[in-house]
Amino acid sequence: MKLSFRWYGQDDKITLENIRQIPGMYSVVTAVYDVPVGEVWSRESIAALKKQTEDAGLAFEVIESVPVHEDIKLGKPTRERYIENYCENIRRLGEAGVKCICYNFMPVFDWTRTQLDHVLADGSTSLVYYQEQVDKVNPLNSDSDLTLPGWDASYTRDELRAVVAEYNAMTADDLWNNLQYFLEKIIPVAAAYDVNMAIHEDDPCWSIFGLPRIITDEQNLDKFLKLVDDPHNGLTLCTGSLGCSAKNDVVKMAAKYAKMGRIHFVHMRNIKILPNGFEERGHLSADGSLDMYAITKALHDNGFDGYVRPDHGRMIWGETGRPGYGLFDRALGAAYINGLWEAVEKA
Ligand code: DNO
Repeated sequence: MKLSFRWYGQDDKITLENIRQIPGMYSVVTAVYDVPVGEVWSRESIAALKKQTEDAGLAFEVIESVPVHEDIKLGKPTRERYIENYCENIRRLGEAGVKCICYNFMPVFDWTRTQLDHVLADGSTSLVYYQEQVDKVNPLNSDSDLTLPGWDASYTRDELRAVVAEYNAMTADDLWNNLQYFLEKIIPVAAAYDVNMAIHEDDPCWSIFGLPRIITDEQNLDKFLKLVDDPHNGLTLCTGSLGCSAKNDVVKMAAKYAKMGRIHFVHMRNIKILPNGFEERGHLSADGSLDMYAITKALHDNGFDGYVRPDHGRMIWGETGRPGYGLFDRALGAAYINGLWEAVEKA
């Protein structure tokens, strides 16, 4: 297990020094953030990022994300250019020593929550998803002010309407076909540069706002891995994304896909499943619905040796900042992951 931590670059309040001081920390998880989705990252920006992280004593081995342009997901003729750009990014990152690239294939909206500062019983705040709130919001309404950190803020309301309309004309099968087309082009490049591609599950793992979502459960992950049956075509096992549906047996999935050598990256966090949705909680098993010990053991016992990062944290001790991405609770998560790993290793 190689412990890693997401860093949003120069603008992140959390410094590389902060990250370096977390026990056991090995690599940053970062990206070039100032390039529009679909364009090629400059070699200079990649080299600067690498130098900065390595100078701070951390490895530069995991990128999250190289985002996938909507034209690729929509299967438009213009996808050719964006896929070629994507391949070029894989080549450049591979040359810079990157070993793992996390990405997702969710139409338009990345991770979605309905409230970012829900107060938990202990006074900390966390991100939550309540179905009745989702039913009330329509991100396409001009009077809706819902924007989330995961969403691409570059869309105007009209552009958003237009792209959603394009997806509405598409079936889940169309999305699968477009994913396969994309993988068939990028995986040979990833293999040539020995970069592991690690798709992130849809979060939450069901369809929202009427848009198709396909990276959601065991059956679909099986199907995904077979689209291009190459170890470089793998997963980011996100415990919280899969775990927010009680139908997903995350322990079983961790064991199964680790054994297949197809998990390259793990996002560790706990959630509490509620009748009307879910709440993000502390990483501890006792705080939520997931057995974090059993998940860690399943990974360990099946030979997992990829990257792990603590995922979203609550806001604690008065910290403010990017929802889910403060320092304190994620650092507690990292310490907990270290403890679980040491325990399963020595048992
Ligand atoms: C949320 C993250 C996601 C993830 C992307 C991967 O906190 O886990 O935004 O980075 O879905 O492309």
